[in-house]
Amino acid sequence: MLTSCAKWVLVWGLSLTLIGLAGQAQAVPAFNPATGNWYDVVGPAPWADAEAAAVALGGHLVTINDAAEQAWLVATFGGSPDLWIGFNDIASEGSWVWVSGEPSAYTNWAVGEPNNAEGVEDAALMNWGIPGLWNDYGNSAPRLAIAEWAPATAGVPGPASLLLLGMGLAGLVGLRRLRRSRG
Ligand SMILES: [Ca+2]
Ligand SMILES: [Ca+2]
Ligand SMILES: [Ca+2]
Repeated sequence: MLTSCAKWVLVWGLSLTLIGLAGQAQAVPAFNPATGNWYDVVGPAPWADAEAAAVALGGHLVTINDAAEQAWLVATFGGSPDLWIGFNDIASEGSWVWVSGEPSAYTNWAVGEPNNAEGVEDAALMNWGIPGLWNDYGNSAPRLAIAEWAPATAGVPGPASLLLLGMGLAGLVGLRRLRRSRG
């Protein structure tokens, strides 16, 4: 028979564990140890609105700096559907830049892209037909997008969730110890 104290510890531990797990499931940013940055999907939204959502997380739409980062993105977020990235030629047709301002020589265009189809394609999607490959597309189309941000800025995920999860697990461990000491 559990004492009222032990029952309280059990309920406290279980509920905090569940709250912690729910927090984890709700927000699923991913950390890339190779770049030291966090990533998450935002949208679906037109490119400019997706960028605004990425800024709200403390970063920008993703800058894909090299093949390793590209491969990690596909492995983490999937080879479909199409996802906005930070590459764009909005300011000057044909002059592609990253919205983060980072200089990067890496590109991963699909065959025949960028083609500025119908003169309105000024932002890049990845996963065009083949996982990872890029296509320039009409910026006003609502699409999911990938945000990238550095740690120690607004939007770093999970400390509250992880704290609750840890407190919940600590409560359960405490209960086991309590029961063992009584048994
Ligand atoms: Ca990057
Ligand atoms: Ca263009
Ligand atoms: Ca195109």
